[in-house]
This record gives sequence, C-alpha cells and structure tokens, in this order.
Amino acid sequence: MKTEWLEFSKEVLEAKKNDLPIVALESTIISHGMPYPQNVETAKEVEDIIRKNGAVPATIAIIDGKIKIGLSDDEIEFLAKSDNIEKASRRDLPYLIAGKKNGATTVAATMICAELAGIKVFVTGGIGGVHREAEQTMDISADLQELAKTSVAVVCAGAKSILDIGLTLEYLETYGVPVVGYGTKSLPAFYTRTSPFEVNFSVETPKEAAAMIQTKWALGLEGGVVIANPIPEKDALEEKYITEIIEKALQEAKENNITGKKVTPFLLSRVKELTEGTSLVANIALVKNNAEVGSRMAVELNK
Ligand code: PSU
Ligand code: MN
Repeated sequence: MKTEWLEFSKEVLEAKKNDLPIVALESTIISHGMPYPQNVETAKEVEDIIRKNGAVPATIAIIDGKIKIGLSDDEIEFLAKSDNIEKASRRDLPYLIAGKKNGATTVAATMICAELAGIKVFVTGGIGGVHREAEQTMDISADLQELAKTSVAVVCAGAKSILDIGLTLEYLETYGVPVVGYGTKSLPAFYTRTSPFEVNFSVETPKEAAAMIQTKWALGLEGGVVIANPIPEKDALEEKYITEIIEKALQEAKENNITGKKVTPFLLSRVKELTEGTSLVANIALVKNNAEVGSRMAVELNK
C-alpha cells in the first residue's frame, strides 16, 4: 500500500474519521518561500484561518522519510529554521523517502501527497509555471505537469510575473487544466489583482467553484483545477513598481547563472530584498486570503 509512507497528525486523522473537510498546505513556502520568523507565523495563522472557516488544515512535508500529513508546531518550526531542508518536487520524493530525509514539498509534491491522503483542496500562494525565455532554458515548473494529472484543486493568487504568464496559460490549456478566476475575469498576477490575461472561467462563490470541480472529476477528467483568487485590494502592490523589481531580479538570476530548482527561491528572495519587505507583506496577505476561500470551498465540496 502506498499509504504505508503516510503519517497523519492526530487532528487530520480525526478529521478523516469524521469526514470533515480538509485543506492541504505546502511547505516549500515555509522553508524556501519566506524568511524566518514570518514563515512560521504565517504557516500557523493560515492554519487558524482554515479552522475558523470550518475545515481542518493539513500542512504537508517529508520528515525522516515519512510523508507527514499535518505537522506539529515543532515540525513547522524545524522546517522554518533549518537551512538544509531540500526543496521537494515530484522527482525528489523517491530519494528523500527512501533515504529517510527531510523535504519541503512544492505545489507538485504537495498535490501528490494530498491525493495519496485523499485531500481534494490545496491552498498556496503562487504556482510555478513556464519561466520567461523557457524557449531557451526549457525551465517549466513540474507544478504544471502535476496539475495536468493529479486531481487536486489548487487555490492560489494567480501566476507571478517572474513567469511568462501567457505561456503558462497556453501550457495549462494544452493539458486541459481549467484556470478559474474567483470573482475576477482577469488572471491575477500574485502581487497585483489583474494581469493582461483573462482566466478561462470565473466563479463568484465557493459553492460555484466546488460544483465545477466536482463535475470535472465526476466526468472522469483527471487532473487539477487552478482557482485564481486576487490579492485583497489594500495589500496589492503598484504594478509598475513590482514589474521593475521583477525585471531586475530576473536580470540578476541570469547574470549569476541560477538554474534548475534554485531559480524560483532566488527570484522570490531578491524580490523581497529589493522591495525592502513590501513583497513579503503582500505575500502573507494573499496566502491568508486564499486560505479563507479554499477552506470555504472545501466545506462546499464536502457536502
Ligand atoms: N511561488 C511563490 N512562492 C513559492 C513558490 C512559488 O510565490 O514559495 C514555490 C512553490 O512551492 C512552487 C515552487 O511549487 O516554488 C515552484 O518551484 P519551481 O519553479 O522550481 O518548480
Ligand atoms: Mn524550474
């Protein structure tokens, strides 16, 4: 059984027994997406938001080779503080699990583990995508392939403009992944509520989102759904400002020959430094907002 590698927290195990709605959360955002101590604070606050909305949070990570579904405060602290936690995507899971190592799961790996654990809704900040100049570098996040095949709904704040948003949408279209705007027709671009691109469909309520997700899977159409939820108005950054900073971070990544799985964390941390922390404040706000929507969706899906 694949489930022999899973280890549920008490809270998540209880939720499963009682058929309560559960929301998965990733851990790359803790170990590689945000600095300490904001990463721990955010991880805990996001869990509380999910509880307040009637669902049970399950933060996912690989610890000592176990797929942990639901983490203790000590485990969150450990992932947040250690500087040698591997960033774990699909390709990394077998090595980390067989070798009894630690890993912080990306969107792709969290989707895999959530599906193994029977969890249908996953809340995060932003998904990986097709990077700019991917026609040269072939840098396309494994998150997109996972969305193509693994049946978990991912609530995020759209795609960051460190990526080529247009190519990311084309890729998702090819693989039949619906990109659904939550209360918006424009695809949000993480720090901003809009982008030059439209979503495929929009829904206005968690119920409407749940109905379409349920229908997709009932039809036997495997794979994920992207629910793109714009950052709250008051937390959004000014488009011109953030675009210039992203351009600068991209230039630096190129000059420093940053490749492979280091690209996204490098860009995130440079953007944070160049905005003097403003981007981090926005990042925290949008994740919390996604937790609100995702937990309400999980409640609807569970009905
Ligand atoms: N985007 C963010 N914050 C993040 C990530 C993406 O705004 O923390 C993380 C997620 O875990 C995502 C991963 O799955 O980066 C994508 O990495 P890559 O581009 O190497 O696939
Ligand atoms: Mn990549």
